[in-house]
Amino acid sequence: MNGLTNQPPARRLRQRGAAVILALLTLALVAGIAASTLGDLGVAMDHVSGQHDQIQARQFARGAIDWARNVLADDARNSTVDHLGEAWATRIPPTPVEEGEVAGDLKDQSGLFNLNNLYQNGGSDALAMEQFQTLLELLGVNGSDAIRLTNALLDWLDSDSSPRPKGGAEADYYASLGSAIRPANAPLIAVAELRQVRGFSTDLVARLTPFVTALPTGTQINVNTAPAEVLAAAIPGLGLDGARSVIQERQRAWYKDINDFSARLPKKNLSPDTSRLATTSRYFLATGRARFGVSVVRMEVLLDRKQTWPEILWHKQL
Ligand SMILES: [Ca+2]
Ligand SMILES: [Ca+2]
Repeated sequence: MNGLTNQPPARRLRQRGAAVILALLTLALVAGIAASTLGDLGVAMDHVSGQHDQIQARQFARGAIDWARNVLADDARNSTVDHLGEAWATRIPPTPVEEGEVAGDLKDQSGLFNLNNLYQNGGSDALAMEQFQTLLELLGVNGSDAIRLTNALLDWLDSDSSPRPKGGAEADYYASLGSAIRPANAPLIAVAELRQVRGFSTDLVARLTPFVTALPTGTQINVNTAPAEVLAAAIPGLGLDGARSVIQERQRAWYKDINDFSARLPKKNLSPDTSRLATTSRYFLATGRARFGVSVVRMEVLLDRKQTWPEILWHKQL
């Protein structure tokens, strides 16, 4: 650690963050192997042999979970905003470790458009619908298709089985195609589910994926981490150029709260619904990739930092 003491504090912090996250990922990837032993013993035999290894891997899994929570809990204790200059945002490039290499990152999900915001508390949300249609149009979808896609997704999310006009689709629609697909009639668990929804082609889902997420509660958008497309969609009248100015401005100085954000908007006459915006984040996706010998493991963990100590909502091995 002595070699780090001559560096500026921000850089030291980032390096310490990187070290912590690297340790986290090393453990998380072992956790991935443990998960595979539970899910598929046949495949697991390639990775782990013997009951003793399995028990040890489960212990690593618990360790990995603790590490992931530590990075974000440490941040929650030491800062009142969340932005991309913080330690948790440091990406770990492929790094040699014992018998292999490891890489990964923590991605803020609160800076993305939450698809489940479209339908909250038993009703469709007019502002979220407008935001989603704007996002689709920014990604090259025409206005009437954007409306049809929004209605198809709303029918997928809402609890009833009566299709909305203009592109809606419920069970009868999917059955009429001879498809076994049925709407979830519930919040999305993952963005990939979109591929089953009427009108959402593989290509469109790929274009949307960098900008959207599927979270279990309605969420605000963190203006300190949102990409330009999401900012432009979130704030009517801002536009993509305005959104890029917002990003330049936050790189100069992070928005410390929503009043600070509103005061520094690049255009006059914008009146965003500030109850939908935030300068903090609650949900994070931890992604890790590692090679041990000839085995490659990739895993994702969704974390909810409602309280200082983040809860695991799900984890999966890819
Ligand atoms: Ca923070
Ligand atoms: Ca429905």
